[in-house]
Amino acid sequence: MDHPYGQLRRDANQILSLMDQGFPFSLGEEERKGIINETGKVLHKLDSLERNALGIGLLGGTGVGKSTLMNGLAGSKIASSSHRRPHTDHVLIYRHTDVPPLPFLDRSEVPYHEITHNISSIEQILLCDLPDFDSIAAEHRERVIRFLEHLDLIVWVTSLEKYGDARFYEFLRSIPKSKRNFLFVLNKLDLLFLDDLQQGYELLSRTLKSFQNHLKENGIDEPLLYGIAAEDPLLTDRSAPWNQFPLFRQYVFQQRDIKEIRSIRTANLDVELKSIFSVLEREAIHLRTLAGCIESSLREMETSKAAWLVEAEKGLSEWLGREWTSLLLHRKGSSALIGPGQAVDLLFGEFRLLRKSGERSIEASSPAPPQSLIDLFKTQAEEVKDDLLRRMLVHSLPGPLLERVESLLDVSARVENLEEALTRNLAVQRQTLPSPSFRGFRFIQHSIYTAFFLLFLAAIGGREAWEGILSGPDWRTALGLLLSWIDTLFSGKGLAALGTYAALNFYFGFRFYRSHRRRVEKIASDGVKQRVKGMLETWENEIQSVIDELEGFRTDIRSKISFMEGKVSSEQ
Ligand SMILES: Nc1nc2c(ncn2[C@@H]2O[C@H](COP(=O)(O)OP(=O)(O)O)[C@@H](O)[C@H]2O)c(=O)[nH]1
Ligand SMILES: [Mg+2]
Repeated sequence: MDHPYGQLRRDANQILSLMDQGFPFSLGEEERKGIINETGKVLHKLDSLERNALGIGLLGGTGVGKSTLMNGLAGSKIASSSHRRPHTDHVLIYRHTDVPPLPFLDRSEVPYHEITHNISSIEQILLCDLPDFDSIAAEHRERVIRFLEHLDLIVWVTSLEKYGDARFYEFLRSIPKSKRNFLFVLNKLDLLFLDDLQQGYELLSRTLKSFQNHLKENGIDEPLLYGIAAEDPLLTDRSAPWNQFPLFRQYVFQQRDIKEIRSIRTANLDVELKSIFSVLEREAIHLRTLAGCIESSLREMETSKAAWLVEAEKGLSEWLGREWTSLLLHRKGSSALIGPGQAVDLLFGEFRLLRKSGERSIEASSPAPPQSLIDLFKTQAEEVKDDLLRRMLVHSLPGPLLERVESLLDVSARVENLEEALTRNLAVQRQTLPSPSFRGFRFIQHSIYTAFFLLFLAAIGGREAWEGILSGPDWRTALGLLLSWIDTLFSGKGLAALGTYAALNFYFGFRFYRSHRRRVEKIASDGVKQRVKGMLETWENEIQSVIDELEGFRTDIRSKISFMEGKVSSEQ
């Protein structure tokens, strides 16, 4: 049911919709605009062509089945007995609402009555039910003849009962036959098959021959003749084998198509659309090449992906480990270090701050991933892009197509996405910072520092004072010990002891400081394995989205390619 106008319109609309989606990618904006313009013109011209539907006139006596025949052509009921002629000499015109009335019609010349419908199968066909012979008075004859002049096809309808009617042939003789656009239909042949099929066929053959003879006698030597039963409820597909209605219908639609093709040719529309299609054909070739490039790039990506993720995992783990260590180390009010260790920590902390002055303070920082990590992702994403662009360049694909791919793979947007996602992820993780208890560690520090202190006290008490205390512990020996401490403290020996004590404290403070760091690093790195998973997933998703994007793009262009290629080859 795809008639030439419909096909042309569909093609033009499809071209416009391709343009809407940015095709052809290989053309610049100006050239694309040009095509849109051309296609618009084609559609516009088509509009005016469509005002010129195939005009069919049906001539016949009352009750031969003209209305039934029209319904059969339309495939649904457009004509009914309720469509009474206002006057018996009126023409009834069945017209689709989208098609304008016949341009030549002058009501004062040929009185007519229009019935509009919206049955699309016969949109481009104007069915004109002419006044019955029985009622065409001699003075109207001229008008009807003039009306027929404008029609593309004239269908002479008669029926089994009426094909002998002299008025039919009399009228036939009076019509000029120069245009050879006559067609004869003998209706109600089902009445021949009421009894026996064999006998029916014999009757049919005789009847047709007889009708043909009548026509010959009236100057029609080789009539285009169809013997039908218009009322067969299964008109088109499963009608009786002798029923030529399907052939008749096919002929009528062919005439419509021929007229459409002719007017398309006259208006040069086919050539215009063809030149557009040849642009699309080139595009199709480019897109096919591009699809191949994408295919190879995707394969390449699949193999590189594992290595990328390993790199990513390494980078992420390092970052997270650092981030966690520093978070655990610098969490306020929960230092595991006491005394000298704490002092060493403060000392080194100050050093670090001095060295890195100007850098973010850890507590207040927003945990953005480090530049090196971002750069790593950027390198990976750009590797995909570069790989594809390099393949495209090798095949000398046009510049606009390269730009299209580049903007499709928008690397910087993906980098931003990832950066944001990682930052968010870390922020969430920070809320669930573990609080390791360093109670044992603190206890050891307490014990050691206390022991040192006691040792120090013991050392500076002096042998005599201690012996005094041990032999008789009373207030005098205690006072003796105190005096001995003070005495020693201000002597050279005492100073040496104090120095040793301080050095030991510092040494162990440093050891604890180091050991604390190692413990924290261990806790951090133990947690990292688990925590890095989510981030790695984000990373992988972002890479997967490049793959998906490319795959979607490839599928999309594949579907367009078949349209573009299909068109050109079918046009040739
Ligand atoms: N048996 C038979 N009757 C038909 C056939 N076609 C039409 N008729 C009948 O003939 C009568 C006239 O049909 P209609 O289409 O109104 O004829 P019109 O006056 O030429 O428009 C109606 O009663 C139809 O049912 C047919 O193929 N076979
Ligand atoms: Mg009728």
